[in-house]
Amino acid sequence: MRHILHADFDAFYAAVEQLDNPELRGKPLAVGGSPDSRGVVASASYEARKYGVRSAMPMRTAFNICPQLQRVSARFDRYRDVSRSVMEIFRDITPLVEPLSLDEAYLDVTDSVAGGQSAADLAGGLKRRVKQELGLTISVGAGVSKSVAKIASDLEKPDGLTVVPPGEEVAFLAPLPVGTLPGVGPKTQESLKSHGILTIGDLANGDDEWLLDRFGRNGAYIKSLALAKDDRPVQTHRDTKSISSETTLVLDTGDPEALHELVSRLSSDVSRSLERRDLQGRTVKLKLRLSDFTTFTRQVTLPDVIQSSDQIAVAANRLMDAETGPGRSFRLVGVGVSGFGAQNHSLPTLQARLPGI
Ligand code: DCP
Ligand code: MG
Ligand code: MG
Repeated sequence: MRHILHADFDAFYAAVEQLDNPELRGKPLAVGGSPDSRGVVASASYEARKYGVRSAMPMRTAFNICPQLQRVSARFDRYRDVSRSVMEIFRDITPLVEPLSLDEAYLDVTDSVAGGQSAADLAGGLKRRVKQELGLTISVGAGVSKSVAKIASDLEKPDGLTVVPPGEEVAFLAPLPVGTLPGVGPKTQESLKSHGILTIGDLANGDDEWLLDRFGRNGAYIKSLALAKDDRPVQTHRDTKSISSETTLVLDTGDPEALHELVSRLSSDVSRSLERRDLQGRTVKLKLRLSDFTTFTRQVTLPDVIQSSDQIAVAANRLMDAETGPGRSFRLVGVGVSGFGAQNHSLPTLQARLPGI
């Protein structure tokens, strides 16, 4: 049996801004773009959430529903630094840390629990350390699987701590709205609702055939999550060999302009994934499938690590240009970045800490 913690900062960007600027503390605050330039809320303080201000909301709407709202622009470098610090604290507890984004991670604490520590004490200790060393609050969930730990961490936000004891996960999940499950978005939720499935418990008892028919393989997957069946391991950065994104085209194309556009879009997907994981790579790979299903890859290794969408797109489009030509059309295009190697900061961090352990 595994023991997993999921930790996530409360109102991450907004909390960092309130930490750095005492005048913003205790006030409704939104971090994001200006309403004049059609900006969007990235993060809302809990004071702002009382008025209904939420992430991804247009900033103009946010000001309409909360006129006394304070707004500041995002400072990504600062958030990245805080993220690195918190991941180091996590790695002090276990080397098995899987960052999901700058503000959250899974920790596999199976060994510590086997050694006699309780998941609740580990989670509480983590929260105290983060508060003491960084001045910020995290919410932590503990359970025997990733999805249970993640759902638990969200339940008592902000400053939450929810432990789901082994064996109680099905009962824990049953009363929660089905949309709480990772992988159940608004559309799926709507469709499930029309079939009378409102809670995770309803889904756990759902008709297999209907679910399969309606949602394909994802139907079986979300039902297994509802039954608390989730044996995905915590994967550290060192297990991440590459990040990629690919698309099968509705119509095969050889048009250089359309292919450029597609490669650029895929590059920006990959860039976002890299940013979320704080990774940079040196190798850019292009995956291509021709109309006759022949599949091949082309790759280039650059002198320096890259992460930005533009840098990836330039390299990938150069590879693409070498493959386009009369009579050649493509049915699948993929872009990937690998070669994280020593640039992956988690590795040196871990090694630096080993002698002291
Ligand atoms: N973020 C963003 N745009 C979104 C959602 C999030 O830019 N649509 C950024 C800002 C958030 C950070 O990612 O601060 C972390 O996302 P979370 O979903 O964890 O949200 P918060 O940490 O802000 O709030 P909480 O976790 O307390 O709900
Ligand atoms: Mg958060
Ligand atoms: Mg988060």
